[in-house]
Amino acid sequence: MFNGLTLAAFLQEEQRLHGLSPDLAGVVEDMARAIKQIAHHVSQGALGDVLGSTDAVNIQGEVQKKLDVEANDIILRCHESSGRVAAMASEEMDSIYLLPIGERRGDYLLVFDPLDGSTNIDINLSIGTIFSILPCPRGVNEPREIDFLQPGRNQVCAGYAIYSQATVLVLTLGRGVHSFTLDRQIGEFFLVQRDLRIAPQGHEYAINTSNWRFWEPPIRRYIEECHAGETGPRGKNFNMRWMGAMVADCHRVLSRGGVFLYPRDLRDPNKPGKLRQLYEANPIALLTEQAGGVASTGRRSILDLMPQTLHQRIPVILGAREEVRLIEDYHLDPPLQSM
Ligand code: AFP
Repeated sequence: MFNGLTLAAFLQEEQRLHGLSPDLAGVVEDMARAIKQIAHHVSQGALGDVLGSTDAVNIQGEVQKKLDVEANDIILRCHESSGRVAAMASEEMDSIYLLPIGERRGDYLLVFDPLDGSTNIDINLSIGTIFSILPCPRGVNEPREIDFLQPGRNQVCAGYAIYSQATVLVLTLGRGVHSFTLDRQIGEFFLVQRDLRIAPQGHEYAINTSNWRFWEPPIRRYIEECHAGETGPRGKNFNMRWMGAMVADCHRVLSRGGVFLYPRDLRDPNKPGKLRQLYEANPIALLTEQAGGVASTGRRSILDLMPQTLHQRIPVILGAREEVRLIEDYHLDPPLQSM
């Protein structure tokens, strides 16, 4: 058996040393419980009747997979009676989820993408769960959508689980980024790495290049220069990887560096990006900053942006500090702006 701290012991240590609120620790433990259940379903694959699609379409206009719906339900059930959250919101629900009548409302709002990378489900590739915990505004007993519209800097905790060879939980409580691996046999998460750091320079990038024709000039310039490798202006070779699940691509960035981009897309002015701010961009942006990286839209820090709606989409460029700063500089370049 791995001889490290369990997640529960880590959270107790955070309470003792840093005054972490017991209720917030409880929300994280409830989330870990949900993740273990989702991991079990994921590991069943075709044997578990969780592959394939439902007949439903979510607010994003995407056909819901069975596992999207199952994972969403699991997370709701694991939190709704805890007395620690006041309301929840998710990629899979049109509007916010109020707790059943009679349940005690807690101090936190939970926002999540229950199953990130849905197109990977049926082909047995990496998928994940992303979550963000916000404070419920003081005096609010019956939260409304407007109470969720807080900038990412307000997050008191953010994290994700990746369901891959191992189930790994990566989280921040605002004091660094820590990684836990699930021991499936005994059902416990163990701390395997404290204080993940993203190296300031990188030579690996992740972007869906099939969208090239919709990108703005600064992004085309950056990617062209990566392609040019050591014979180009950057003077070094780059490597490209694309998993098609933000969790998996960003887990690689947090684990071995580089940048992840889902930039502004000129296809549809109503969708200035693909990724959703509250339950995809914000939590991964907080983890990135806590690991010493930068998370930007290309023009502004993601964590400073005030969301306008629950399912708002924004451009996302995050990872190695110097790479993201360079891409931000390209966004300020007047000749590129006029192209
Ligand atoms: P889902 O959460 O709906 O599965 O979306 C996955 C995702 O938003 C994100 O995880 C990926 O980075 C991105 O889509 C992949 O999109 P492409 O279709 O462009 O590969």
